[in-house]
Amino acid sequence: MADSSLDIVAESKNRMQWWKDAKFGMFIHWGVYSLLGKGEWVMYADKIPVKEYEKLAGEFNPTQFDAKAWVKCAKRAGMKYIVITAKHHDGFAMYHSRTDPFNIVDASSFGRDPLKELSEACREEGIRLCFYYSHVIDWHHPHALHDTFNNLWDYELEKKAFFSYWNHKAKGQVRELLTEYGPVGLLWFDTSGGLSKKESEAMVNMIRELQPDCLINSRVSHWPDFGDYQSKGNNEIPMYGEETREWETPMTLNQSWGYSTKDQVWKSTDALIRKLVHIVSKGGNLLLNVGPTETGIIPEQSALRLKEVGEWLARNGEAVYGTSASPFPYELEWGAVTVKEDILFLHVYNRYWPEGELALNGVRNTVKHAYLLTDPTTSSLPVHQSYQPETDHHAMRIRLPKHPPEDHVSVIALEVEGKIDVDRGFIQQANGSIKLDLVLSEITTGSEMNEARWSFKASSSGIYEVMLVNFKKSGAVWEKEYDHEVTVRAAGQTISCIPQEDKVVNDSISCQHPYTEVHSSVGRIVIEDPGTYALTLSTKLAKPKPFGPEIWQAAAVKLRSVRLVPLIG
Ligand code: H79
Repeated sequence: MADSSLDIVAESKNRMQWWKDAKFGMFIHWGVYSLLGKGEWVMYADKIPVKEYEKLAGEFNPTQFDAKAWVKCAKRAGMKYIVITAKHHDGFAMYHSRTDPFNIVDASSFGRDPLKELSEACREEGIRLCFYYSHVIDWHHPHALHDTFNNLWDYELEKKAFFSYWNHKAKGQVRELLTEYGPVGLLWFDTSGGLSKKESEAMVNMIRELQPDCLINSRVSHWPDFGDYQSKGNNEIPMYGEETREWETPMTLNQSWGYSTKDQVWKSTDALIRKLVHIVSKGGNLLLNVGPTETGIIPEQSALRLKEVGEWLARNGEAVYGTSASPFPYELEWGAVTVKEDILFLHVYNRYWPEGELALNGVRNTVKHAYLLTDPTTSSLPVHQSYQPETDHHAMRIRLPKHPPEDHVSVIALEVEGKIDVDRGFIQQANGSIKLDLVLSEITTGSEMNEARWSFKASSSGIYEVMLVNFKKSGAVWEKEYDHEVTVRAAGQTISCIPQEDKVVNDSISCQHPYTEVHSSVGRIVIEDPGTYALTLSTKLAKPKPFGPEIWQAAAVKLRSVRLVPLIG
């Protein structure tokens, strides 16, 4: 007899394939709010009355909107799908909805249906069109009901009749999006606070019935029971091996989603390419946002960066699209690793381009051929591999040209003999450090303290500084979270301290606004002999993996890992 749960997994794998190979998509936040240039939360933040917001909608007239130009911009950037706000929290439909007249055709002077135009342009260019739909928050509708963010300046909570919103507008509009715009790649839901499992399931069933291949993100609610993949928190990049299911990081180019005139804190092209390959090396997708203006233009600052990322991808895409995650369970200092069949792609960030050679530990295969992906003039890179049987330690050194051959990130391809086989334990990296990520520890919870435990392998003796890596949310008070002594035990030694904010990392690869990466030193331990050791860390912050993908539910200070850093001299 067929196991129906296995059938569901197989079916989900099939419909996911295009998305897993795609790696890179464009998020578009565009709506009436773009007029005010203060982001997509402006109606809520400024408590703009519905009547006034409707007047604004009437003025919305993005005459410069050109669907083909947007789709070309995404395609040139190397993006394979577009997710556009069909309706954001303001309740305004950016398409011709017959369900609710508060939409771009019936309630604005524009009179055109941009989603129709986009669906045609996407079809021509082979880009998958996907829709963002705010299913629970709707500040325009009197009966929409969220557990936190409601329009209480126009409506009274007590008078809300949720189902008259849910059955008619939310489900009605999702039905329209799935029946009038051709095949929809995925529906991207958001902020589902308070939605019951029953209603969530009804929505999912309706989608499956209308378009069985349409993907659904986890924010539909009740993940992992519903949804095909996990949307990480906004701008959140997980650790290696943290997710067992497919995931995606929604990321801003500056610090806003909807168009903002004030926000000029832009990520550089260099950082964007590093973040993209870093995410792909952890097995995820990057959904990178643009916030077009009220006239329908993708801001120049965004378009320029996307163009540059696309130029890099046009040359290096082989090491990105259709690849799988790095086999190593930790972040690498110099870059990121992706895998395709018998090739390991080493994405070396140019800023860390090593002098003379790149060292990498833990690869058990013999390297057949090492080469620079985009430099045909250097046919082969000399590789030296060695093995230390006492500690079962595999080391490798790859000779490199003096200068990186690419802009931003240069890719070294290692073609190996046999199936890729690496040491998946916590081993000493080539720079001597050992990284132990909290998500891969064994955690025991106690009434006062929790304890995280790892086993690691040191291939050389020496003195190590024990460092905690934390992400601190903007506005969080460090001392409130670290109000206790943490203790580390390893190699027969015990060290304790109350962690301080010793070092703020300004250009962290996996930490971004609204978090900053902070390192704190706990003390030193001595490893006298190479070998395998246990390390335990006891602190309240060693929490089991938190449930819930949305960033505002996340901790003020997130403990990410313990690092052992060798002290030289
Ligand atoms: O669509 C984008 C956001 O509008 C939506 N999800 C992404 C993809 C979203 N982000 N955060 N939230 C929803 C939750 C709300 C956070 C808030 Fe606030 C913090 C609301 C009030 C305080 C940030 C600051 C938004 C308004 C002020």
